[in-house]
Amino acid sequence: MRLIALFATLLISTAALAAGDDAEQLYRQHCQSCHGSSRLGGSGPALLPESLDRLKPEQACAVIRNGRPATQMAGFASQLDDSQIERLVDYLFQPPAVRPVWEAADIRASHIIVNRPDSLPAQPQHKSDPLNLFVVVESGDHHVTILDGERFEPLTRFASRYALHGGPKFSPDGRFVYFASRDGWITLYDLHNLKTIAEIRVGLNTRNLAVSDDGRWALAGNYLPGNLVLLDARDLSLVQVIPAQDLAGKPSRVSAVYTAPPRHSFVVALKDVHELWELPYAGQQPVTPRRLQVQDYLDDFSFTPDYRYLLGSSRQSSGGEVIDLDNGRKIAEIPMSGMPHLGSGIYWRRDGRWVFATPNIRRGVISVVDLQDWKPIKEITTDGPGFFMRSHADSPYAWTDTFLGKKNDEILLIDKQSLEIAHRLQPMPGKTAGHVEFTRDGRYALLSVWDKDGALVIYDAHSLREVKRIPMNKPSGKYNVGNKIGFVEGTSH
Ligand code: DHE
Repeated sequence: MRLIALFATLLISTAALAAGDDAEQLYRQHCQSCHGSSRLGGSGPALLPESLDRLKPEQACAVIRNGRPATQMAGFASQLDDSQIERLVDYLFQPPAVRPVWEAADIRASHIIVNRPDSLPAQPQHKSDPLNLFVVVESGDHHVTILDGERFEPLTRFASRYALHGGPKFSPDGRFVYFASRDGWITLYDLHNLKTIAEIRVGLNTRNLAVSDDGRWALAGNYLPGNLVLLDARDLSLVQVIPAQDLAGKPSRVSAVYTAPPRHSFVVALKDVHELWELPYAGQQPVTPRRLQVQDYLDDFSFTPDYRYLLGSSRQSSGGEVIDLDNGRKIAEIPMSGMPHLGSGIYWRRDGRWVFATPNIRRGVISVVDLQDWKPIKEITTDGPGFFMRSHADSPYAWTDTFLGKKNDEILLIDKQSLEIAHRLQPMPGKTAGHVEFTRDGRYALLSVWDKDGALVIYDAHSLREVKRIPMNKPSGKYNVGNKIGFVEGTSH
């Protein structure tokens, strides 16, 4: 009996091995030329479990079968049958036998200068207001549209790296914009000349990036490898790689990096160790982190308007902790049970006091907190969990979505004083709506319909009348240059 079982196990594992070999063979034959011999990416994106994290295996099969419209990814339906495609996808979702590395030499070797900024005119070469441009990320076909913020007409549209994520960041004068892709590419683009300046691959799986308030440095945070990569913001050349590890040497992934302009520092959340880092950039290189102890791992955080305090939380916790950045002490804990998406939180004044509000990814509530005594003010019940929130100093409403709920085609407008839902908009029934950004003067609000046949829908922010609809391919985020460089009230950092 035992012998039969052993024989069966041997047969199964030999078959599994053969299936693995076969899939690897398929990869070499059909995928390697674009996605790289070690699956780290080439002209196509990396195909590692970390990079495919956001794709379901069925979706990956569909991409291999049918290709991706408007990209170089062709469909393989005529060359691979369904079972070969499934074996290939199984293989791609397994970690490679040897853990991939991406070191300073790899980063340097990936650096591409497309145009030298000093070879280009320093004045805008278009007639639009440079501080009222919108940078719109279209995640459906991985493109970026630069939009005039008065006429709402595109100035240009170009292919981005695969899967940009997080808000793009800007130089203090608004001339340059910096994008980070999930698979590690940073792109520097000149909005005056509508040209790419440089690109560099800082890691294999990147979280986001921040730009210093003096415009000299860009800092990217990575999951894989777990580190920070400091770049010269003028041309993206590599300055320093800072491994993310605590004092005892325990390694960590980086959850998020933001700039704190009045502090002239970057602040970094670490996902696997109980430390929060501040990196002052006004001093000399190399940069040394100041380590603050935190109670929980931090997945995300937000600042108070004066950047003295930080409100951070982990995705597992049932609340947030408030850290005084000056002395490193925890001064409060705030119960927030719905997994707050703090990076999207915003603040405004209510009854003479600052309040902070954030959507929650797990529960359909908006948490509103008093920023003076850190007491929860209200949980506003919505129709489902949401991702984003935006307002403008001139708007009476905070605009938010119920992205992950049943009514995800709605946008809710919350009255910033009464904290009640004042209006519901439904830009395209049945299609997910989310992420709003205002024009610089706050007169119009631009809203995304997240669909391949989606749109950017522009509303008069006061009358709530629709003024224009621009068809777009899954426009994820849009960012107004003036609002972003001013770090204005109502926007995320
Ligand atoms: Fe995001 C911003 C984290 C999933 C679209 N997201 C951010 C930021 C963080 C973050 C820390 C702020 C970075 C910045 O702007 O510099 N996001 C996370 C997650 O941890 C989470 C839940 C899981 C993950 O896979 O990373 C997550 N995010 C998503 C999505 O599924 C979204 C909807 C689609 C996508 O593109 O992946 C998404 N995240 C966005 C967008 C922003 C963002 C559009 C910028 C918002 C802004 O207005 O600034």
